[in-house]
Amino acid sequence: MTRATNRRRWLTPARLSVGLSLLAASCGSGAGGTTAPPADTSPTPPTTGASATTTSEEATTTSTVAPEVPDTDAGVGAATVEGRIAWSSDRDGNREIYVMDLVDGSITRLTEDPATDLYPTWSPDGSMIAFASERDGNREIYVMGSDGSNPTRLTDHPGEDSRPAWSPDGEQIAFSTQRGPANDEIWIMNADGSGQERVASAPETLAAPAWSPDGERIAYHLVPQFGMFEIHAYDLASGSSELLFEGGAEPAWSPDGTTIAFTILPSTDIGVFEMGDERGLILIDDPERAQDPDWSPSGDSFVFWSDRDGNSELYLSTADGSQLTRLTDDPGNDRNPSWSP
Ligand SMILES: [Ca+2]
Ligand SMILES: [Ca+2]
Ligand SMILES: [Ca+2]
Repeated sequence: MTRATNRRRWLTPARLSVGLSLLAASCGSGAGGTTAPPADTSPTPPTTGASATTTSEEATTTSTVAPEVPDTDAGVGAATVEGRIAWSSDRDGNREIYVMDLVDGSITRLTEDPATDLYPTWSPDGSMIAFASERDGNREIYVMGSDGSNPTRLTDHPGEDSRPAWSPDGEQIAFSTQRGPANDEIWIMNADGSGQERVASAPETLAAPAWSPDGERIAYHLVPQFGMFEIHAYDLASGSSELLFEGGAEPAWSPDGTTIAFTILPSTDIGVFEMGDERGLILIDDPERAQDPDWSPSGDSFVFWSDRDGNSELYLSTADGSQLTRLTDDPGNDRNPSWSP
């Protein structure tokens, strides 16, 4: 594993004064929580004293500013984007998978199970959604039709299996799993659950795999014993991993494969870096936590979640972070967005 020692993290602190289309009067400014690790990272990152276990996705915000919000989920309004967003929310009492149509703002719940369901991700043809669920006693990977039909379990292991990510050809799924001696590793399997094999392991915890658009690499984050989260990429041909960036987690490849958006840690903002560039750019300098970006198919927008309005909501942003649109408006925590093909 190559480890550069001279990597810098930021090109410039980007625009604080993002142009908020729906949110101009509604941004809370509570306690920062700037050292919080990703709420959905598992297992507990060692970088802070916070207890960021897998149950922390139910964490609540510390903001005391009452958001000014419309009465219903906003939909996209004036935005020009199309497609659907899958995400997880505990708005109905426990975490479930939902899909929003970006054209009309309609919301459909895809799962209905007392257990936690989270981390939905679209198959490349849009017909299927893979997700993680604890419905069978511990966290496993499942797939279902994009209408919620026929949920099928793909993994069956006492360790926690989570964060699925499809290969671009739709034939395989990468995931993180607690099958190492003590830590999460990155594994892949065929889309029917067969052929499960380890691809990346380390003494540290590895999580949040993301398959590159050319199918040749899998990016993921590494949780170091001390210091900053790192983004690495495993090369499937060579079987080796390369350090891409220090200070980030939850990588999301742009559709053209030239950049990776990510969660900046420990500040929990949204950043981006170009492949081969050791410096990054802040896209969303959020007053609260902002995490887990995912690009639109065209690459001109991305979706992420933030606590800026008092609880976790989903937001769309233009690729440069300059224009935001809030997608959800619900007291529940809305997280893990995935943009449909
Ligand atoms: Ca559930
Ligand atoms: Ca499992
Ligand atoms: Ca919410």
